[in-house]
Amino acid sequence: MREHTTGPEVIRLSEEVADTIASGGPVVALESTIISHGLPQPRNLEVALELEDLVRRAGAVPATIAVLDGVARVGLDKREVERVAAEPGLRKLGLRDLAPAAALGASGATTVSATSFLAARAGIKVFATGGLGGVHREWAETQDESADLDALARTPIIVVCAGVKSILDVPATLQRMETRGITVVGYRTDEFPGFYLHTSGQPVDWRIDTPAEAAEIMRRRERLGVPDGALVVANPVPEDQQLDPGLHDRVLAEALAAARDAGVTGQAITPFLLDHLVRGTDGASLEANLAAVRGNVRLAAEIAACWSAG
Ligand code: PSU
Ligand code: MN
Repeated sequence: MREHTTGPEVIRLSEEVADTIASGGPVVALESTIISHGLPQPRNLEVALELEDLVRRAGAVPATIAVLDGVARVGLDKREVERVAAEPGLRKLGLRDLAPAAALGASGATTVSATSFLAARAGIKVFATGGLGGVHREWAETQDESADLDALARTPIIVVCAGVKSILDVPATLQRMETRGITVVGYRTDEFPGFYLHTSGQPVDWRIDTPAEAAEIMRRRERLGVPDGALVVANPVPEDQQLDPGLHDRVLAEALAAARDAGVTGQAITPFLLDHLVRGTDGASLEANLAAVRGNVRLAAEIAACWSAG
């Protein structure tokens, strides 16, 4: 591979993140699309800062990732987080969008695919998010499978999530993760979580009960020389904080119908459905989403501590 060591800056680590990585300390990567496109304003800014704070209180350093003025940034200061939360027209950037954004000086929030790539490239081993992207329910017509899956199949990182978004075809997404060699474990559960819901009803092959086990699985994956790929730690939202399953199913059906009627496709479909769920549940889906993300961020910080201790 040709190394571009000279020329324009393409990735910048904050000083704190760079120092912590250099000394082998715990760092947790956080994505920015959930902030810019996944949560309503102005709550999104509050949440972005709260998540960073949760990582710190758990003894790790947060690295929120986004692209600002063409430079991929790993670790943002408060004003930069504000930009991600409030800048009108901020783009949603997957892995394939990083190069055009860099070349054209664009700004954007990074999805799981772009965030996991940038985190791994910076030397970060643990990443927390809400729910992964995956195979959409209309896949047979649209061929819409999130680039998250392809990126995770090739990126050596531990991703803590509450499963995949329930707007997706969950069994098909689990199949694709198996085919692509993504390791999946349930955290203190034998069932794959359902994002807003404690369970998706699908079984998961492996269960772990401690953060140290997650770090150890990744170490063994690397020692074995299993080709680069992610370990997905699926951490369910606590049952008492989940969205009411009946309400979830009803409003999701409405949201899917509304998306079909409005002809929403491509990158816009995930934000459209999430927003529809928030409004259709009077904000209850937002609370469940946040409860899930908070739990994931805390667990990710514990796993990062185990990783750096090893
Ligand atoms: N999880 C959330 N909210 C979100 C997302 C995940 O709780 O908004 C975002 C992530 O950035 C994920 C993206 O990578 O949705 C998937 O979008 P798509 O289906 O277009 O690939
Ligand atoms: Mn898509």
